[in-house]
Amino acid sequence: MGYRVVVAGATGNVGREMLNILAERQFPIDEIVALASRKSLGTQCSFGDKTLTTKDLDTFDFSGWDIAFFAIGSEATEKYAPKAAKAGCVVIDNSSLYRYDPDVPLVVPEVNPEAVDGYARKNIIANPNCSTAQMVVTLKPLHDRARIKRVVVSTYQSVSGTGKAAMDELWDQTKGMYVPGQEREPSIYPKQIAFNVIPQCDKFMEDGSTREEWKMVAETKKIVDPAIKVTATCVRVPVFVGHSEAINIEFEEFLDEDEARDILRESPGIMVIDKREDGGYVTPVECVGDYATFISRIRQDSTIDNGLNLWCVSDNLRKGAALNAVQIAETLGNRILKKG
Ligand code: 11C
Repeated sequence: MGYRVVVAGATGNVGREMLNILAERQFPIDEIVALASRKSLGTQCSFGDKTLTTKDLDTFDFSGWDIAFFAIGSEATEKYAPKAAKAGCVVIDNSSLYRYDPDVPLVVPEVNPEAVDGYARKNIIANPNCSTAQMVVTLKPLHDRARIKRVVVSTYQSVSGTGKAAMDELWDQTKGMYVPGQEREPSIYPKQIAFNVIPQCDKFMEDGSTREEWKMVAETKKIVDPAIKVTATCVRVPVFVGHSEAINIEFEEFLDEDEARDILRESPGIMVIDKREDGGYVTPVECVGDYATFISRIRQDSTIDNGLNLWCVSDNLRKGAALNAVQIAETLGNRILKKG
């Protein structure tokens, strides 16, 4: 016996990946429904070798459904998640709406699987921001060994994190550089993204940081340890899929680079590819479609007592969103809602 599963936002970048990953991982499903907003109603979505036709999120009755994956943005989540939760359906939400709510667990199953046990307070579990997910999978095993004091992270984030329209903008702007008359002005991003980098992901906050940077700080504290200090600079780069991060970590205790490499090799969700030679590291185009968070360039930071530098790359639509959401459902299933 399996679950009755809802995917809301099934036509977006993340919703489509959720359907792919549920099928790939053979999540135990008795019945599945794909929901979309009115403007995408009737769109067809692939689920393994089946095709689902989207139904209307606005009129959907969540009663009798076990788990709903939400990939619909904060505004729509605010409207529909309480409705689903009240009907007894556990919402696994990809938006940022509930992440900082003390009554909602924020879960990365390799890091804090036990947190799902608190799901019943609101019947909602939050999925983290993509740049946080890959970073905390990396930090947790190192923190367990040598206690992290401070993290300095710079991100190189792909346009798929913004959505399909941003992918189109990069594509069209790139073409427009070569084809006279097809130039495209920035509309999704505040500046040109093709052949450029933009030091702004999400909106600015009062202190001069962006919301994306703030999320990396707040979410790392909630998921791993409130004592860890994080400072982030988040940058959008002209890459379609795959977020990269240069991470500098300061520990309480000395941690040798070889030991760090061994620890990461043994850690769940991580693949270490770290050869000190040309090309002996992973780049975003190589991580697309994969489940792992890839770690390369592990090396001592000799400018501080207990420091390491490393390079971290992951498919932001998978570990950063859809895969993590499905792993949360698997964890919930194994620990609590046993079926299948
Ligand atoms: C980006 N990380 O790349 C964002 C996308 O809070 O879930 C995901 C935003 C979020 O722009």
